Amino acid sequence: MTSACWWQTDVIYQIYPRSFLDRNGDGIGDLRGIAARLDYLVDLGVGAIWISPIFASPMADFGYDISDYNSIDPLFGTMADFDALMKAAHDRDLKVILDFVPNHTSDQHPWFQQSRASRDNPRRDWYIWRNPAQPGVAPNNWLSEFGGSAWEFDGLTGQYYYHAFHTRQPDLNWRNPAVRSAMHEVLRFWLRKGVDGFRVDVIWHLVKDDQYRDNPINPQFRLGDPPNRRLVPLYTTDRPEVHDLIAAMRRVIDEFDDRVLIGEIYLPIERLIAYYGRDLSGVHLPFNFSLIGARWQAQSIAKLIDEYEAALPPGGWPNWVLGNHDRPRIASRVGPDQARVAAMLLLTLRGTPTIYYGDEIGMQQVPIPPEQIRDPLEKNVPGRGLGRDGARTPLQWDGGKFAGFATVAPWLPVAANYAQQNIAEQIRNPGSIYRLYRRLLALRREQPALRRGSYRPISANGDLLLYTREFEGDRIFVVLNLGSEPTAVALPAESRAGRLLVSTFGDRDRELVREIIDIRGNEGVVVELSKQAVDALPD
Ligand code: ISL
Ligand code: CA
Repeated sequence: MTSACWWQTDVIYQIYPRSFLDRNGDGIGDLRGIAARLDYLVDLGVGAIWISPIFASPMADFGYDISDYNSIDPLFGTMADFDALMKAAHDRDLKVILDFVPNHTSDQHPWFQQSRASRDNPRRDWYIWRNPAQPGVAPNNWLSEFGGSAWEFDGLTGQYYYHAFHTRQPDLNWRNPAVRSAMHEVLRFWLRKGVDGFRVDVIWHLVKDDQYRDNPINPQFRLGDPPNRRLVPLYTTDRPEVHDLIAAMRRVIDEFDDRVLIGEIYLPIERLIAYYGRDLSGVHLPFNFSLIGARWQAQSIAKLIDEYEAALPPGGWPNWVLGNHDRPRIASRVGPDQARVAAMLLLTLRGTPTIYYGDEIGMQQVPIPPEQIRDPLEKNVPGRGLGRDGARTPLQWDGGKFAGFATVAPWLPVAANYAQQNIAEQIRNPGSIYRLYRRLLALRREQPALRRGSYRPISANGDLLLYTREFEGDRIFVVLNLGSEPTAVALPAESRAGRLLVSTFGDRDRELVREIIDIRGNEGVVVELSKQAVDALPD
């Protein structure tokens, strides 16, 4: 690879807009809030922001239910605010990635309003309508991710419509060419405005079996699993026809220079990599969520990295995600000490990393009192730990009231410990996780080996995960201690010395290493390797 694209070398930062910063005093984050803190993001060192949906929406699923794809929801601001945000971001060399939600619309979208009006409405076939199997019985056994049948009966016309998620999120019929071209026009609308790309919501759901066959029973289903896991989603997701739909979307993206298409895909690695498409005609980056579900254990992680690296198609660029607005916070999954090790892993692996807002200060799951639950998933399928509100709480900017996020009570509670754990405090504190994130992001920009170098596994023994990254003779050695016991590590073969570039504790900068490195419990270090002996190293 001689030159690399921005989406290969930059780090992406996910903003959940409701929770980033409120600027107009309604307790909900907005576009002006984002614009006000672009310098914070530049200083942190990320190169792109992905903003979860900001389009007109009744907010049944907090913006993932869109009623007008070409307008900004007033809750977030105006189109002028959006244009100003774009300009301010580009002035700072920050890319802007929007969230494209093509699988379903809101039930309030005019298309659906028309579609449901009568069986012969020209938009009827824009959604998925079926007759009852028999009176009062859904067309087949397909289940919604938000609980219950995926079919909702509409009395007016006596048919059911399909919704993979909320009843208020009817699925579009992507087999209909008019739907495809309308959605392509949506992409062009924002591309012309200069957006740098899209993260495409549930892209593997886009097309369903044309014979509407029943999904098979899942023998692995366990009590307490999300209820839709009762069935294997064989006929509802990951259908072979999806790849042509994605290739067509990609061609729209390619009408414009230098844009990126990212797919949200929860599939095992062997299925995931198909979304690069034949001859890389699919998405540039099929989101790799394997770390989100991983057991936090050196061998398991080494294995999933190896499997992923081995499965990538020629020219397919890797990517890594540690957290998002649908999954429990990394700091709660692995604990605050290992959250630092996780940060080092995320930012030293080969491929584009995505950072979820707030993870840079180690934000944890916030317990949500029952009366404050907002998530439709938790409301529909209560008490199974599926609720997503705890990972969507207001960003803790400072120790002031409501953590500096808003001047009134925010839409979700602020973490109880915000007075100690907040951005302002962590900027001041050299030992903070924020400072570690910033250092690692700077290191990625300084070191081509981290940005673009090859990945080579060294070993995974006990709690230690070791690998190198290499580019044109530069070698970087990464040592991650996933346990709490101190240990020592020998430098890999062909290197006699090294210089420590960063420790997760933030206190060993530029330390020289002779053959053996002492590693503390829960410590990770990045070492620049040298073929020369330690005495020959420059200061
Ligand atoms: O099926 C899953 C994992 O196997 C689910 O996690 C689910 O498909 C995933 O969370 C989809 O998420 C996206 O689409 C939803 C929306 O509620 C989420 O916030 C969004 O990220 C519907 O638009
Ligand atoms: Ca607001």
